Amino acid sequence: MIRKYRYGTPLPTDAVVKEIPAEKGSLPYFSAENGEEGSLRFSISLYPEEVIFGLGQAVRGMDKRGYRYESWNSDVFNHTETTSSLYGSHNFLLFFSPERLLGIYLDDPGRIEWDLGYTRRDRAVITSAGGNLDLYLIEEDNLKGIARAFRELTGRSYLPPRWAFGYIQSRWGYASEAEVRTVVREHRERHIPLDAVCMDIDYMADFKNFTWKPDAFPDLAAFSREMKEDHLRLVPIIDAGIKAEEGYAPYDSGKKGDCFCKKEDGSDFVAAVWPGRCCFPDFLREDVRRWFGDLYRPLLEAGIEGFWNDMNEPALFYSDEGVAEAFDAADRIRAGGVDYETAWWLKDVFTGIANNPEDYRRFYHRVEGKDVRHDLVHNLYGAGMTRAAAEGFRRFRPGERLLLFSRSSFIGAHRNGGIWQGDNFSWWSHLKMALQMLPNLNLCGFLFNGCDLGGFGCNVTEDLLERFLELGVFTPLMRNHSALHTRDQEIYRFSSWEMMRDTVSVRYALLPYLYSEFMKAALRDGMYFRPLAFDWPEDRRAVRVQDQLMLGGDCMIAPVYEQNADGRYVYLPEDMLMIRFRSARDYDLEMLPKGDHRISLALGEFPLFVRKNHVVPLCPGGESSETLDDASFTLIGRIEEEGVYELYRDDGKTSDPDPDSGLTRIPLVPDGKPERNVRI
Ligand code: MIG
Repeated sequence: MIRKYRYGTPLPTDAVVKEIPAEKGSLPYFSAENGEEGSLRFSISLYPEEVIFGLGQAVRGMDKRGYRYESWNSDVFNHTETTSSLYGSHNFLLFFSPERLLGIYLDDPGRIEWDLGYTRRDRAVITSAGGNLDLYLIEEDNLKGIARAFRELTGRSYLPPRWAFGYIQSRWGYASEAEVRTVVREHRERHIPLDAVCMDIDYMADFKNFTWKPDAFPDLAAFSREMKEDHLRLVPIIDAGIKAEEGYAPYDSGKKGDCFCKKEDGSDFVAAVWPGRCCFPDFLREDVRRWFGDLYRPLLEAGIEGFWNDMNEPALFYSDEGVAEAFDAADRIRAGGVDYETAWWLKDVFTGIANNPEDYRRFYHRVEGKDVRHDLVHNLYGAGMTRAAAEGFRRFRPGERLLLFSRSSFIGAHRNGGIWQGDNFSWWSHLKMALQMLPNLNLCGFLFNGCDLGGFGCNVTEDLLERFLELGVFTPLMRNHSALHTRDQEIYRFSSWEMMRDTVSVRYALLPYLYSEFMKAALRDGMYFRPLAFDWPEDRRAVRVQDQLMLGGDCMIAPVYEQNADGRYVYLPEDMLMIRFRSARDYDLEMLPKGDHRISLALGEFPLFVRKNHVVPLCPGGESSETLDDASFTLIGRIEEEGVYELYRDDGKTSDPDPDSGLTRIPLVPDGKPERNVRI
């Protein structure tokens, strides 16, 4: 059951697709109070055993209890355990204890603070800065039911094309056809499977969106065709800001259509990003989304089928106003000289010119005929960009799925695209963070996501990249990405490349299964990754597990995320079959009883646990998703009762596939064996 409560005058957010009339009575469970400056505070006392899932993209554990978070989409290169906001705002929580099961969603595009047992361990206090919102309460019999009801409220998750489940190589710095060809050749020659290569900002002319460097990419259409003949896709980046330069077509047409966000005086707001001074499309307007979506067309016509949208929090390096204010501040203290306090303050003034909170109050959007200051709708910006692109793709490629993933997001954007987890570092702690973010992102509808494997910032090491890949084998987006000036991070750069290749080979052997589980989850409003609590709500041990995840129908993963570990502890809520992979063809099987286990997992080994009466199909040998032969496979699993496994397959590109016609029902018969060969 979903109930809606309205506070103030909420602005449209595009998050919810189901019309629900607002309740007249007062809000149960929570007490609501007015706070300072129009803010609104919702408080609830917590049961001792209560866990809190949700918030999608956020630091720390799967259970969010015990810390304070904020919804404020931020470009946070260098985020750590104390960072309160990341790139997306996903204002959904699920409270779960023996006494209570409750979902709450705040449809509010402004700043929200979530004190989830931070100030007091036994209290959660949620503060909406603007106080204009729709609040939804969701109650169902079980956790999966809440997740499903929330998805019905907010709409079906985005479906990527099947090739997007292949391995993707990316790096900030690839600047020419020749460089991309080298990357491809190094993979193909060594039989490292590969489906796509990302093109970062260096492909553009002067970082101008929708252009490409004429010398480095003289014939993008021919190049893209050449890649596709080798079953590869190019995936270019698009940034949010449009360079303010007369004669540059997207700027001129944007100017003509009056498409950019405005300052109070009616002039275009200007701030610098990679191309220098930029204007920012007002993605909240339908006509602006249409204009922006149209700009993707030349790239689509050149054969491009996938994009990543970046810098759409929006990230702002500086504004003229911000720089002027910083100089003023420096002038104010110049005469008096500095002491340590003013020196530190001065330093903060200058580092604070990037993503300056003041800048987000300097510009306006046009919403329903009114000018709305940006900070009140800040968290919608990235979602608006995703929507602009997706709406354009639907116009130019009706009926087709294209790859789209964004850095910034809001609930609602999960219908239009995926996300990546943002600028992580080559840190072991960020490997664990990536793992822990997955189930909460799924809960919020973002099924298609993944982290930068190997880590974006800092220098990776071989063992860390290998362990990242061992997690990445299972994440829908499996992309190795790294920052400019960091150590080369392509698999072939390392002496242990064969081990890494073997790890990627497991991804391809599992691809038909992972695709099937992903599509069933998306089409049935389910979750591809879940906390164990969703499957064993009565098992208090399982409910508290923070580093193992349920995957698809009936599997579980438990990656190694610690340096120099040669194994790890795993808790099994029931008997399971463990597949310990080394490659697509080299693995061992072991039936393990319910309880605690210490599993040895040398570098290059990683487990997949399979529940009884469930099977995992394995088809080794693929080096690209298109050439993978999935007509025959080995079915791994312990079958003790008759049943069926529903394998979902389709053409991998139809935008609205029929959920049932893609199902092949494979009968499961008790045979006392852990594996058998099947042809379909
Ligand atoms: O300010 O395009 O998160 O993936 O490589 C950095 C360059 C801009 C941030 C993205 C990252 C990308 C980088 N971008």
